[in-house]
Parts: sequence; C-alpha cells; structure tokens
Amino acid sequence: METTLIILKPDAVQRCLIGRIISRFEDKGLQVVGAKMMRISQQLAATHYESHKGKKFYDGLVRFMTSQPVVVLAVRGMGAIEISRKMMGATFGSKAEPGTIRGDFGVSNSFNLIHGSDSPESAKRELGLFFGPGEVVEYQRHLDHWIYDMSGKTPE
Ligand code: 3AN
Repeated sequence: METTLIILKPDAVQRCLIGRIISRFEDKGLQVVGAKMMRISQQLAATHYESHKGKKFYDGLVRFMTSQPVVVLAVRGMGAIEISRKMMGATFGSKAEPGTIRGDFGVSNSFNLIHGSDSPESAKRELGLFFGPGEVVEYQRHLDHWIYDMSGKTPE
C-alpha cells in the first residue's frame, strides 16, 4: 500500500471543484486518509518547490500556491502514486487528455488545479511537510473487500 500527497490548488478551491475532484479518487477506490484546508506559507511553498528554484516559472508558482487556501489530501491505495498521477493528467491543462482531472476541468498551463507526488520518495517527503503527527489516519474500510480481491496473501 502507498500513500501519496495530493494538493487541490487555489484554482480548484476557488472554482468549487473540491468535491468533484475528491470524488474521482473515491470513485477509483483510493482511500482518503488525511484531509485539511490550509493556507501555504512562503516558507512551506519554497521547501515544497525547492527543486524548481531558479526556473522562470518559480516565482509565479510560489505566488499562486500561497495566494489562497488549498486542500491537502493523503490518498492511499495499491499503486496510489502512479494511479493518481495518471488521473491528474499532463502538467499543462492545454495538453492534458480528456478523462483526466486537468484535462476535464482546466485549460491553463499555470493554474493546473492539482499536485500529486511523483515518486515514493517525494510522497514520503511531501506528506511529512504537509501533515503533522496523527493527521494521516489509517483505518479499515469495510468495502475494501470489494475494492480489492482479498482472497490471497496481499490485496490484488
Ligand atoms: P507536475 O505537477 O505535473 O508534477 P512539475 O513537477 O514538473 O509538474 O511542476 C511543478 C509545478 O510547476 C506544476 N504543477 C506547474 O504548476 C508548475 N510548472 C511546471 N512547469 C511549468 C511551466 N513551464 N510553466 C508554468 N508552470 C509550470
């Protein structure tokens, strides 16, 4: 099982897409194990996006991400990181395939609605940045027996 960090960016919140985007993850069978609305500080944005520092879009990206509240989610499931990235679609709304979150809900290349961790290492780091101790909650869903085939040693 993997847990990934998802951020519903300020444009998703302002456009009242929180519910519809979360529903996509729930509909897929992924489990929301952490959720909160927050305002990202300059410091947190700088740490989160430190690999992009110096790129021409960096200042605009930090300004955007700190401009209004976001919703951060911890999303869990088998292969949750890659599945979530596929569900998000290509980075730019103009390029994202229909059927993906970015492809269905946006056209902008800067306001691209959602962030998702891109590797297990990023997920671990980013979950640690955005969620404090006890804020990611592991719990059993009764319907997991219908989401996964639980007849073997591991969920399939
Ligand atoms: P993704 O979010 O698809 O993993 P990254 O990690 O390449 O994309 O970039 C992080 C964020 O930086 C993106 N979500 C997007 O908001 C922004 N970004 C990346 N490249 C550009 C660009 N060329 N112009 C504007 N914003 C960009």
